[in-house]
Amino acid sequence: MNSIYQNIIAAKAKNKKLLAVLIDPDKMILANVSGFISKVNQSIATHIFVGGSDVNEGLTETLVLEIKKHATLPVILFPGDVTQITDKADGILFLSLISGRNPDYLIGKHVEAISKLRDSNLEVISTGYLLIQNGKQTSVERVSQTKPIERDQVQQIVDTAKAGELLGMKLIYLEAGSGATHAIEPYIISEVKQELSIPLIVGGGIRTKTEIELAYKAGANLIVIGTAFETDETFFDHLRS
Ligand code: 1GP
Repeated sequence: MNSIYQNIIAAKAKNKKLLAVLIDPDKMILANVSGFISKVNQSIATHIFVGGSDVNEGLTETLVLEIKKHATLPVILFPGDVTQITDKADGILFLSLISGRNPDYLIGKHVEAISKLRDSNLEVISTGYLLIQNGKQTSVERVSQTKPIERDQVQQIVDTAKAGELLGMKLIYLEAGSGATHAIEPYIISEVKQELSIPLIVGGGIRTKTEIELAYKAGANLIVIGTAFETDETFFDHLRS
């Protein structure tokens, strides 16, 4: 059963917009999970993503187990590394960093991951991951040792996303990077959207309700927000009205 992906597809068909809260195991204190997730449960969020660039081995599984005790939403791994894979989550974005040219992040890490995925019940969702330049170096850039695509290289961004779709990827994720100075501009989202028939995820540097609305209007099907929730838990409340 591929329920997470089918639900994303169904939401896209109905033009229902989705919102993922990203929890970084490196930043979340276990004792705070219960309170945080109770806020998430009352919010308009539809998914919980768990992952980060620099996470100690074992931390993700402990965190996911704690989140699952309280969460009503699907918990999806958004792993920065193979060590973050745990079958205690519901699904995993199987990310290929197609904006870069580092073979480890295009296919190498995926081969390493198979021994963990083979016998797990995780729903594996193939995702083309594009890092877009946002004004400062991101953790993804540092860890993957790849260069983001420049923001003014719109055709390159569009062609890369389309190549991901034609390779059979199920989702495209436009990433400005956690804590990005500039979120992905709506016109970039819109240009990519026009070429894609698969759902589009957008994340990185989104901090206001207006930015969320603009990204949805431009064509994002699912928006990912980490930093804004980390720094202000009342951010959930501002999204209600
Ligand atoms: C990072 O896209 C996500 O991978 C979320 O970014 O932390 O800036 O919301 P923020």
